Amino acid sequence: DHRPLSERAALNKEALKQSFLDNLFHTQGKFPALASKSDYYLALAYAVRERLLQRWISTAAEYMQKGARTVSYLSAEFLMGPHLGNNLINLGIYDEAKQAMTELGLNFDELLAQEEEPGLGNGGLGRLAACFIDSMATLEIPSLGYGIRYEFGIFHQSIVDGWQVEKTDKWLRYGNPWELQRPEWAVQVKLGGYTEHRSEEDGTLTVRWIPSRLVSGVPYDTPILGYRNNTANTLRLWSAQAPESFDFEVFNRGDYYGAVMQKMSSENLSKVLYPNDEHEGGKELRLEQQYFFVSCSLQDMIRIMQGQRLPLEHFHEKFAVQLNDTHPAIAVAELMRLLVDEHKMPWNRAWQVTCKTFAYTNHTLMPEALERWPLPLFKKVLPRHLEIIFEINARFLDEVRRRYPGDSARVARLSLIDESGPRYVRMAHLACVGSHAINGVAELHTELLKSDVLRDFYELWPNKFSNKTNGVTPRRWMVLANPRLTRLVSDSIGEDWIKHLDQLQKLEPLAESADFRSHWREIKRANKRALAEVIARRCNVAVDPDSMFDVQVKRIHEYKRQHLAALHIIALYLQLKAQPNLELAPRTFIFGGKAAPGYRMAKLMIKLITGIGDVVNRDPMVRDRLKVVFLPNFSVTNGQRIYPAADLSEQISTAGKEASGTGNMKFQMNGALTIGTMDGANIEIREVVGADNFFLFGLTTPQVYALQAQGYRPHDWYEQDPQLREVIDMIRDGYFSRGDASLFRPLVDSLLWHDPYFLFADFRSYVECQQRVGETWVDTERWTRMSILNSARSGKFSSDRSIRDYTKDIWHAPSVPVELLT
Ligand code: 26V
Repeated sequence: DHRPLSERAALNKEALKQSFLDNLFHTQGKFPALASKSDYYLALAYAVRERLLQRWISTAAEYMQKGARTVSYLSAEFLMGPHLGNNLINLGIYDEAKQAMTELGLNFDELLAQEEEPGLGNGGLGRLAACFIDSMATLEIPSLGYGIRYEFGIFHQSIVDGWQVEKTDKWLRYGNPWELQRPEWAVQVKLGGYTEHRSEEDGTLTVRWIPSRLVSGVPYDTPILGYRNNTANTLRLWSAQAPESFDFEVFNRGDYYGAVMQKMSSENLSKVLYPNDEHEGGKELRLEQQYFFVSCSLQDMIRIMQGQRLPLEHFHEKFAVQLNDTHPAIAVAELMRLLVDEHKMPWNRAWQVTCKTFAYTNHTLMPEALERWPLPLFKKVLPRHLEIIFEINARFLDEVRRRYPGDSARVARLSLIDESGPRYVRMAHLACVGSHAINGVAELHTELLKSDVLRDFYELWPNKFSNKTNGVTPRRWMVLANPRLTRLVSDSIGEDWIKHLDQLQKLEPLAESADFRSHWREIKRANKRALAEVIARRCNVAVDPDSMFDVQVKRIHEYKRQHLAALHIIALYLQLKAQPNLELAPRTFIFGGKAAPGYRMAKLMIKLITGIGDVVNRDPMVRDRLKVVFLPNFSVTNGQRIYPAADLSEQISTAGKEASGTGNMKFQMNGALTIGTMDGANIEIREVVGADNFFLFGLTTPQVYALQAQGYRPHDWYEQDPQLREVIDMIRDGYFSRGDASLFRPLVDSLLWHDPYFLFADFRSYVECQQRVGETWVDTERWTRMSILNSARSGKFSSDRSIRDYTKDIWHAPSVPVELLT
């Protein structure tokens, strides 16, 4: 054990208590009689922060001295979830902190619950970024997460009369103890205006960008601890501020109020997170946000290099920059601009550096989600970048023409500019051209990228492509979220699994021990009881912890098919009405997830689920055999209570639509069985757990394509399946909308006449599969065995494995263990 820099940072319980009380007084300005729960939380958070700083400083010193190669993870979203519990675990002082608070007469869990989670992401993509920086710190890989410090994160969802209602997420209201503002590293970002091209007297051509606006980016740093090591990496989020200096022209015109307005408008840049799965093409502010954080981050990397006296020709040796989807893809043009325009590097040299620097991860196959910016908008915001993109495109298309003489159709398909109608900049193409590596996030997804979405790029550069299946961090999703299971597992196989999740395999033989199975069940039961209390409080519905918890939590989207689950519930309900004495193992259907505020169909899906709950939960004939709840405001915090309490994990997207899914992995680790389609990472989950331990249903991707091609007529499927017909008619006729036969009309009509996600084609297979689930559930011992095996075989889905894959094939960033400074 190492001696701390100061006694202030000692890790024992008594020192923690003292530091907590000191902070309550000196930081919060309160004494116990006056302090609120939030004051107590903040006092503990500051006490923990003091204990992080030594690691943070030691890590910075180590990296500086070693000149370490660094991974820059560029992401418009980091869905971190609460820090306090996670930091206590990674520091190895969770139990000490709990004990300290208890001895001071405080309720530790209540105190942890005070933290407002930084919800700076929409869903899977943002949470993946959070898991990845956790794993990089645990693997001691030098890394910087770069993103935006949104003042308002993902909206808060409540349910009123069965409808989603959004409220702003004021996460910074009581201050954020985990961040440090670094005003000394602020940078300036230009926007708008025009360019000037001049030939200098020495014959060189120079380009000047005369912007119409300047915004300054101020970094806020949050330490990211590795699990029980000395590494503390950094999450650096940029906040937009107006630079006072730029207002002088307006001031000189005496337009004081105009100047203040301009100041306010630049600060809007980091005001709010966009709900990314809303098809709102052409939002100027979103393009500005993307450019803002990308420019800040690249300028910051250049500053770091200059601080270490490294020439910019070596940029790609110092930094491996990963583009988390196309949101930061403008980085390709921005690095070119910085190197060529501002640092006078010749184009060809700069282009080599740029291509060796970037790697691009694609996260979706949905065509409407591929980012494109209308040319006029792009030119207005980033006039110089448009010129650079034209130049990159000209050189790239020359190469394409040399490779495929006469193939002008291919040239048009590959171009960075879509010219089939009104012109657009294609951000995925920019990312592909400017990166040396391109990856998908699950095996199927990568194959579909190669054969479909990015086919022409694959034919051009097959060696750039690889798969990197997603993963999730077992520190947050098992150790923190499921302490009971963690203890049982560690008591059985030791603690190594927390860093080497493959070791969970050692649980496999224990699936045959009746004693172990009984412990396993007790834990699930306790987790379910805890979730049942939350449900009682938030939904005012009493659910039975002995019923099967059948859970679907994820963003609400037609392709994820929450409404397919709804159709099944109605089918079960009808069965109970028809045969009141039917033997049916009690089930609790739990839904959670946010709908994009402008996505009407998704909001209607929520209303349908809550409408079904209103009918089913109250019907005495059901005799509590079915319960349906919609848990409001699904978030990282709520997820931590939900995954450990689930028996069945619903992963029922149309085959070929869900790039990977990561919730599926969180469920599996915590011992839920999956009912799922051959989509995303479900396929790999099934592969590792074995077909016998996975409930598979539905069309495969090729079958979906074939059905599509032959002409899918959902109304025919409706007519040919009496059970489906009865279910749909009931919704249509207003049974779940208090007789209002118009409410669900858009949803019913969409299914009957379009059904773009093939619910009707998969309905029969889903219902039959759910029947098998029910039969398996009643064999308690068998179900428990399967549950243990699911968890025991989840090692592949640790984000540590994902990060090892990335660094082995793409980043080549060696570990740098940190020596603690004393
Ligand atoms: C989807 C859609 C659907 C159509 C409407 C517009 C729109 C906009 C964005 C998106 C998703 C964007 C990227 C994304 O979040 N992908 C998710 O990434 C996760 C991490 O790799 C992965 O597990 C999810 O399957 C994938 O949807």
